[in-house]
Amino acid sequence: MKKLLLTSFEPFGGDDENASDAAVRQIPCTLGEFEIHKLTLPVSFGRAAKIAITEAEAVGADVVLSVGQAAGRAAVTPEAVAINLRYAAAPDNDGACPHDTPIEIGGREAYFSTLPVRHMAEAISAATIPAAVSYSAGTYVCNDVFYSLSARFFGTPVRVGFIHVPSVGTLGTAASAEALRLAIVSLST
Ligand code: PCA
Repeated sequence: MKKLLLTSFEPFGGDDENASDAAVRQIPCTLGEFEIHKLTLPVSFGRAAKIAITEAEAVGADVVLSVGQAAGRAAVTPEAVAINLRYAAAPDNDGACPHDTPIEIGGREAYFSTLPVRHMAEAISAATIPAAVSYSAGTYVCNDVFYSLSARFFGTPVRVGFIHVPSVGTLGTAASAEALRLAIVSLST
């Protein structure tokens, strides 16, 4: 079977739960053509990305799909692009609060997702769960992880993508988990 590393995040910003982690917990260990490896990441600039890259290499992942919570959004949003920029309105869980610094000095400005974002969004919408392609993963730790994974695996056969899910109060865990399931299954269709 192919291997898919599915990452989520620990809580941040004073919350006691992260919708991404709650949803990922509901995903089975095999799905479609994939053996699923799960990993919860710290909400920490740089550190989360390093942990994700190390695990993707150790697992020999064919696909790395990272999931985070976007509290202000009402839809599940596959992210089209990661940008080389850090800006935090509030400190991460290690106290870092970068203001307009690059993730990788001299790195590319941006990377496109190498997962089929529109196909994933359509597969989720078809099940009447709100979904849309997003063209900004923000400038916080989610974008950081997405950018660094994209940079590491650029030009390799390893495909990298990111999905933001709404907070639990906006879209329940069962719906977010079903959206992730549909997105992963859609990678084989
Ligand atoms: N969301 C944050 C970081 C962790 C998470 O779940 C973000 O959108 O950057």
